[in-house]
Amino acid sequence: MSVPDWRVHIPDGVDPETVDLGRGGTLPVLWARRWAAAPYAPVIHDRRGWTTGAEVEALVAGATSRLLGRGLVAGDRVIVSAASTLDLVVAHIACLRAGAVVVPTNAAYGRGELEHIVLDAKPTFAIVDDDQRAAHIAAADRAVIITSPSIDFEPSDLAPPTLRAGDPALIGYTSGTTGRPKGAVLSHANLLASVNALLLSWRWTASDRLVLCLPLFHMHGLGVGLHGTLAAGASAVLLQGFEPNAVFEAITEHNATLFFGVPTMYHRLAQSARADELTTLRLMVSGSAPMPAALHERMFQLTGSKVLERYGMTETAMLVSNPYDAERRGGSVGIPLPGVEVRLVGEPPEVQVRGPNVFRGYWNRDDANADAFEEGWFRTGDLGSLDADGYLTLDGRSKELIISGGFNVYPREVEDAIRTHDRVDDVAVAGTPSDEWGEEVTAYVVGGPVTVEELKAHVGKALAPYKRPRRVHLVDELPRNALGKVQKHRLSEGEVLP
Ligand code: MLC
Ligand code: AMP
Repeated sequence: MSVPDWRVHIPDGVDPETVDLGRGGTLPVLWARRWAAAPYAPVIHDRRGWTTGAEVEALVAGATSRLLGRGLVAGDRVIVSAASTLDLVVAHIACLRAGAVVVPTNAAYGRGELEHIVLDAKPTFAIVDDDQRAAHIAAADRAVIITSPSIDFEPSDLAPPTLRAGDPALIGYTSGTTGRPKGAVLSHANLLASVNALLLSWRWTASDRLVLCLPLFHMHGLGVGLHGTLAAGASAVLLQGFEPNAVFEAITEHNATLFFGVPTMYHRLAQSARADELTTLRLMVSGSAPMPAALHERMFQLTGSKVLERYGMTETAMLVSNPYDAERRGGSVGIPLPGVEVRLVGEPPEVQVRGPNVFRGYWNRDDANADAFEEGWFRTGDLGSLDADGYLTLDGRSKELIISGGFNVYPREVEDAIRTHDRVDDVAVAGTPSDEWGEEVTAYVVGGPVTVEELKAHVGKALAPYKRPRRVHLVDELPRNALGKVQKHRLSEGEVLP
């Protein structure tokens, strides 16, 4: 028997040799073509109702002209940080069309997190939907021109530049393996290649409708959910945040066919008495964190269909996916997507990848770029194994990272924030397994006494709420090796604080 490779993802009737992941040139050009071809088709639903292709095109053209009129030039970085609305979608597309490099930024970030991104990315514009975040950005750099997602500048008749596939399109901030967040620069070609691979592999067509409750400032909601919808000429119902009943209602009211979520969302959907309302969907996709095999099985019992798990990263967009037509295996992330090559290197084996979707490096970080690649392959920091059937299983991570509810938390950042508390002498932060969150941020504190609530409040002053420790253990000392490095696998539970 031959081991399945990326061809397993190609639908019957399509010759794998003809697959062109650069098809469409760039996403903004491809999207505009879709709206021109189907001007009356609904594209985005938000609180205001449905907006059609022709209407989106008119809004994007207007917003692009206003950005250009205010002085935006190709290559400018623009921070985009807002709740999911039509205005946000239009602003994002307009930035790309104007040649800007979008810096999607988590709307929960506080002052220090924003300051770091502003000082590093040096944006000329910021599009935010809240005064406090606007003030933090202004405090970090007075020169940044700040506007709301409706982009309240004067229109102009300036024409947008011609976009080239190799131009930078997006900078996604991520800590990669360690350290302060670095900006992963993705080109138009990177984003397009990943979306084209997904359209084929997930059979995504214009008749699909996605319930999109993932935030639009990370790869999952933005680079997969939104970009894929627009490229397929499909439609999406935007929800501001995740609430199971709102998901069920959106599915029924709008005849949705697709749902994408992180495992925490599936965990909560599976607990609802309404879980059988998911059965009308054509496809459910999970990613951003491991979906436990038991949850995969539970979803199958409840809905009669198997959630399709896939694996990706900010630096690479989507890499590996379970197949649409062949076996969707619980506990495995599947088979490399079209165009993606995967190799395993070292002991324990690290997943390394290359392909047209993989970024070329971090923004202004030659030091980090030297370590990020090996012989042209990107080192993911994930540990994995391939079975005889060609399915990849992720077995852990070599990078210091906690994934809680699909959000990445860097222990070092939380340790630094906790250490500034008066009664903390020393601290180590690690993830503890959790059915709901995947991993829970847990602090092991020397010193004290200090309660969970006190530490949460303290950390919350500096960092986004999802980075706050959910558990705190008071310990006498931290286990260290001869070099003084904390041995996280030896952290003992110590006294559990209320
Ligand atoms: C919210 N809270 C979290 C949290 N999300 N705590 C830990 N981890 C999280 N992920 C906090 C809230 O601030 C609140 O604190 C408390 O937990 C309970 O809130 P909730 O109402 O239950 O949470 P909710 O708002 O429902 O959020 C849960 C969630 C959300 C799962 C919907 O975390 C989410 O949208 N996750 C998706 C993340 C994502 O898009 N990842 C993609 C990254 S891209 P308090 O103290 O106020 O009670 C990527 C690449 C790839 O990884 O492959 O996709
Ligand atoms: P981010 O930096 O937010 O893009 O997160 C990327 C990381 O999320 C990857 O390196 C993996 O560790 C993890 N990840 C994404 N999808 C999956 C998945 N399906 N299973 C396990 N881990 C995943």
